[in-house]
Amino acid sequence: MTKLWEKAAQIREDLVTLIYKSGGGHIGGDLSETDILVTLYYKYLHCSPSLVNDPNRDRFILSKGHSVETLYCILADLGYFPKSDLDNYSGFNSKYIGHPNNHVNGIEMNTGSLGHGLSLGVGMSLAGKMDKKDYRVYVVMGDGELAEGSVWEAAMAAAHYRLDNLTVFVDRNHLQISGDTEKVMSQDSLQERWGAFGWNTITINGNKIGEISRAIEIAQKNSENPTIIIANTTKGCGCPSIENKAEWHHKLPTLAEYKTLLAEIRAGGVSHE
Ligand SMILES: Cc1ncc(C[n+]2csc(CCOP(=O)(O)OP(=O)(O)O)c2C)c(N)n1
Ligand SMILES: [Mg+2]
Repeated sequence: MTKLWEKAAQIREDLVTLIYKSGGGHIGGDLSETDILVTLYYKYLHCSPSLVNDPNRDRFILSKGHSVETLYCILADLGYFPKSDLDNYSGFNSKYIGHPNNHVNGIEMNTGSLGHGLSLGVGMSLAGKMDKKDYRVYVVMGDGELAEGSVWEAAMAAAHYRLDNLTVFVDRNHLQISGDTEKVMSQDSLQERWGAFGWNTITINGNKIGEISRAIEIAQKNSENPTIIIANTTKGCGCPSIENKAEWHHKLPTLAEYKTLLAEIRAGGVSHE
């Protein structure tokens, strides 16, 4: 059986290739979130291509919708749609556009305008409680995204309704589109802020699959309040030539750079358990 860190490396290769070939994408944030999405999709999410309309399926929302390439590569790998569909990614008339939309099989909700995914997740979690369903809701947000005021309204509501079925990751890579998050809109300490809003807080290395797994399991056992996992990550993780560089938020690799990225991923093993 493929180990999860090997799967994460394969997904990194796939997404870098998708971005290089299509000429579009947000490579830095795709690579920082890869280990979180792989751990969720291949280990924890109760969902599959045959369950997309099952009312009891777990829900996943990629609130940092610009990093959709990782999600597309995972959904294709899991058989939600044929891999060849991505040949027309970002092409004229393609439904595989640069942000998630629910015309694509396996995608619950449209995102990309930052600051809305948590509210969607709160609504789905609350609906689950009202319907007495056991499904869980997972949301992944960016750290720059936390500058959106709507995030904090949703945070208040989630704690107020004691949504213990809601687990949220912040992809804490310390960069947003225009640079260091602490210079654009400072947010430390995230643990204290979310704790003050009434959330169960866990801080981990978000590029380590073992730590991600343990955090998810703590969240699943918690029956008090919603859980926020502050996942310290590296933007561009797995490709040292572009790590922690703000311009690689959405820069496109040249052929030579693409070859370097692939070689770095193949040499890597960044996601060891
Ligand atoms: C409401 C809104 N404002 C601005 C943007 C443009 N935008 C796209 S990505 C981005 C930065 C996001 O940074 P972060 O949330 O930290 O994502 P990551 O570092 O994981 O890529 C911005 C400002 C947007 N998509 N939505
Ligand atoms: Mg960021």
